[in-house]
Amino acid sequence: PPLIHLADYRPSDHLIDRVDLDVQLDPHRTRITAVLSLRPNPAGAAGAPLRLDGDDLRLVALDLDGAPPAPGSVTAGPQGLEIAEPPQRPFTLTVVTEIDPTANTKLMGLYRSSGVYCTQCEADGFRRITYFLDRPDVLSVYTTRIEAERDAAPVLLGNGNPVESGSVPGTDRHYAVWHDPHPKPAYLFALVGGRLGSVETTFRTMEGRDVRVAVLVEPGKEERAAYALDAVIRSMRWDEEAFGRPYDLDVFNVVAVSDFNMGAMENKGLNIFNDKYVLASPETATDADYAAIEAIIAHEYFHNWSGNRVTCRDWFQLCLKEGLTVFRDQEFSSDMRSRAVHRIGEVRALRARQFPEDAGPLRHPVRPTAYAEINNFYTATVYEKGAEIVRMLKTLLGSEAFRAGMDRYYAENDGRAATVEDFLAAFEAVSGRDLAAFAQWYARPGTPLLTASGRYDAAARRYDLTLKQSFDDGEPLVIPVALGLVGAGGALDGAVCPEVRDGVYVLGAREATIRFAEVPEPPVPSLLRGFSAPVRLQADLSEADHLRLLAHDTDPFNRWQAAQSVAHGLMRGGGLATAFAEALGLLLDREGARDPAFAALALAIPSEGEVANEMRAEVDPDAIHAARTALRRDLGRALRPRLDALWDALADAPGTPYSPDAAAAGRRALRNAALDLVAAGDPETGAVRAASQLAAATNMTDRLAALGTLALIPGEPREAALAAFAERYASEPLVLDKWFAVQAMIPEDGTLARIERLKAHPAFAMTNPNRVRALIGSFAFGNPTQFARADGAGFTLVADTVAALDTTNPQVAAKLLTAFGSWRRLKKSRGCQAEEILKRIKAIPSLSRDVADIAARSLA
Ligand code: HT7
Ligand code: ZN
Repeated sequence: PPLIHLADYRPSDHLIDRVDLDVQLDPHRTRITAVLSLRPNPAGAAGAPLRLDGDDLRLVALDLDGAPPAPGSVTAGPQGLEIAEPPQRPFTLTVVTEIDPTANTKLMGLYRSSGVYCTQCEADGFRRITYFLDRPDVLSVYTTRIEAERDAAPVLLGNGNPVESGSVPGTDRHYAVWHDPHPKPAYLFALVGGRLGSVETTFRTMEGRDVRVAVLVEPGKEERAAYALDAVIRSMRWDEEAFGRPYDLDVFNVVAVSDFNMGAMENKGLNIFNDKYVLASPETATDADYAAIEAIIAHEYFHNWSGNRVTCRDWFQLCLKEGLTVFRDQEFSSDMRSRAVHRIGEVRALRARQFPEDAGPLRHPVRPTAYAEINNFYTATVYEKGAEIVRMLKTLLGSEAFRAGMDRYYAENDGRAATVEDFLAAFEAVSGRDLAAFAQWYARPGTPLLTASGRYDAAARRYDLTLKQSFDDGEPLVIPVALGLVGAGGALDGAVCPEVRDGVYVLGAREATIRFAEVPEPPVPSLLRGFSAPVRLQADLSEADHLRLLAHDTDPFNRWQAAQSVAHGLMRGGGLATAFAEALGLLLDREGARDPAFAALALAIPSEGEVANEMRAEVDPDAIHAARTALRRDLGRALRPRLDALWDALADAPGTPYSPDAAAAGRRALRNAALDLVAAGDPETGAVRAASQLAAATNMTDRLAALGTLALIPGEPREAALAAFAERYASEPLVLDKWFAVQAMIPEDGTLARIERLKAHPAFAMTNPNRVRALIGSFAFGNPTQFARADGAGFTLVADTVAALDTTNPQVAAKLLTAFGSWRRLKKSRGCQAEEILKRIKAIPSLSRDVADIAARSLA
């Protein structure tokens, strides 16, 4: 597919100041009348033709300034409309198009989800509704009139504020008019029409304005929207307190739909969500679901400033809104929950998803310089590594200058389509710092390696620490390394190093040695505290050094990291886990009661994916699985008495109501981690205990944890539990997704046949992205041994799904195909099979651009 290059950016030749839409909703023949107030862009090329984007459109009528255009002056087709010689002054174009929302399986543009009309316009879906300058630097003020049959769509929602509504005389139809005073790019347009129930409240902003806030869901599920509504209110308050950003409309609506390509969408004043990230009750949602709802509600809400008020000049700047908004939602969640526990979760996600992406053929800079299909760049690199860059900026500048820089960024770019340069310029202006070298983080793909080695001079009480970065051949990066020294009994606070400020050393050279004075004993360095930079760290530390950090480091992230490092070492070398088990035991004794969420994370040894990431040699999923199973078994046996005690002690007293708060969730996490390790050491007892937990559970967290434990133990109890679970939740699609996922991740040969059976289950549907992700996605991304089976059948299963989905929903198909992204790291025989599969996909005739792009880049 042809590439679009950042270097080719040119401002639009035309601007659209106002858009007046009239949308006549109909299941198959929705008619859109768009009145576009156009004018030549002074910054564009004078006399240029007007080329409007279109995708799968049927043009019904067109007029220019109230008259039909001269014959031959307009070319229009499903994919675009061109006026060769448009007026050189402001003019009005009225375009009528017709589309079929029911036939829209791509879920881009206007479509129907379980009967509800909804839209998804990012990145380029608006052109599937009407012809438009569908690019983020064309900002317009929208007024939208929506009309529909009242019975089919009693609720009609648009962007901005409601201005008028009523019946259409003599018909069974009604209408609503919405006006959004804030100029916005077309990708933020949205409308909704359908039968929906709601929960609502009022929020008073810091400026004293009242905002009506509502969360709308399938009727009958209103109770399950209460947590999301509360999360909206907390997000509104937090953005005022943390960043001084108030909300700017009279209403804020969040709508949940069941067919959605991603998590949610930040349309101005009308966020549309995958219902998975709205609906929650103790019976149907886990603690992780509640946390994800809180985070995604916050994320989309925060976009109102970082994305909507200040938007992106072009799609190469995607990280400008996504990286920044992920950083903002991470900070919000850290303030709502335990900061240390949350940071560990962020880093695990980064390493699990972004590191492999950055090490494989799909790697790209946080700000890419070329793309064939922009929808393939909503990646972990743009989002999560983009957030890490913002975090590093804050570490480098300090909290105060960071906040001042954010204020300046908003002040200077409000109402504009901005670039990464605009963002950095704001921080340079407030801090007086030159951020040119730092800006390289946006431009250079790959994960730098940071190596550290130390030398202690007992006589001089000095410690010399050498830090080295190895990356590509370019200039060194600016890497903030948060660090400290730890002695046999705890932090060596008296050690001094003038180059370390506020606990951070900024490595700007390829190599540097820093000297600590007043070091009374041989220290162990605690490096990259809080994971202060997205790098791989290699330090010359022994198991004993790691165990010292695990016991004594003041930085909780590095205490957790120390446990991970020991576990990695044991899985790599196959050594005895005695000392590790002892250290974990002490940690449980000390911290099991005080910080159960942290203790649970310490007990969770690295996943198979995390182990694969750490390997320098080629990846053998079976060997990794075996090593991990053995370590879990050993730890389960060695820690058994403590695990038993925890499982007993952490059980809720009968009648305790469920609360999703972090403290209660932490206790459940530790209890379930204990159950899991007991089962790893003694499957027989584990199965009995898991079955009893399943029977007694009063919430989905405990029930699903027990089912997950049982799923790893072959036998009749497992099958009975799975069958009972399916029966109990037969009418709960989101819960059955969990049931699909648990089974898809069973690391056994029989899983393939199981998946084939599940594909025929009445609850499964290839047309629903959540179902596909639950069954096939969980298999591809969460079952490394079966996905990379020796007979190639795992790869084939996923490839067949990609091929089938390509014709109906290319975006979801392309995402699934990225599961093959790490094929070159696999051991040879498996890697060759994956390569063949990718070639087979690439050769499919009339493949979508989405899938063709992933296949081509994966093979390059
Ligand atoms: N900005 C949104 C990203 C997005 C998207 C969402 C739903 C469906 C298709 C989409 N394409 C791009 C969501 C976000 O990151 O906030
Ligand atoms: Zn986002």
